[in-house]
Amino acid sequence: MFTLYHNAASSCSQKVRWTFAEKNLEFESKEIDLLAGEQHADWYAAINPKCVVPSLVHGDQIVLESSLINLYLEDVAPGPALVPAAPAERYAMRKWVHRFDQEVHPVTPVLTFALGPRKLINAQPPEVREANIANIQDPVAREQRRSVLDHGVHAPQFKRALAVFIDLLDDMEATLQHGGWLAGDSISLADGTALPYALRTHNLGLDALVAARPAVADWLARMQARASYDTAVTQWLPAEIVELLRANGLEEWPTIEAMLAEA
Ligand SMILES: N[C@@H](CCC(=O)N[C@@H](CS)C(=O)NCC(=O)O)C(=O)O
Repeated sequence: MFTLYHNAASSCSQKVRWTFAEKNLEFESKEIDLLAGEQHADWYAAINPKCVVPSLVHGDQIVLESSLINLYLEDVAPGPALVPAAPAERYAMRKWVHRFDQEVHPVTPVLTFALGPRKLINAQPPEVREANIANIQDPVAREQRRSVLDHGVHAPQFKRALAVFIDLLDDMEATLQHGGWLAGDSISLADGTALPYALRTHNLGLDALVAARPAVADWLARMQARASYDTAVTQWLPAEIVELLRANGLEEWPTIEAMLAEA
């Protein structure tokens, strides 16, 4: 039996739920309310000392880090292989996953908190907002969060985060030019890892970035047509929440468009 501690909107949780869905595996769900700061509760820190989601518990084994959870599932569970067999494709898959973990994920909160939930968080009682910021363990991430909540798209970190996403989408477009998947002819963990970040552009009102890249748009439509999309994403994230966050992002789109024109 698998127990997954996760959050509906979290990108790292989405990519693990996608792997569960593609492998037709079930898990016992324990949702963590990130906006309320539940990830910092002592009982959760005992499972995941970094106080982030997701965390997987499988018997006596605790498995942390979303990409390692995905590989763990590949190791322990039967079902369709999500790691390619050929070394070149396996390397391509690992390279994408590494890029998402090292470059894309760290800047994702900048885009997210400058746009989607910023108004909701800034409307929280100041002591709740401050406690949640102060609890972020990594000092760089902590200052970054404060800065984007205070300054939104005008925070100094915003342009760089946007540039990381633009580079990513350009490289995905080049890779997907002839159809197929990110790491060869078969769907793999590279695609499942990319999905939440591509969706995040939509959920933050940045759809124009994907629409301008037809091969990425086609890949995203193919990902969304799979049964795993409903199981891993839409069943967890209510459409009205997505629309609320998206509306906040869309308000800033003219400013972002002007930034892109200047770059
Ligand atoms: N490297 C970790 C990153 C996990 C992570 O950043 N999770 C975010 C949600 S996507 C989180 O729990 N944030 C809580 C917070 O920032 O307080 C992984 O891949 O599992």
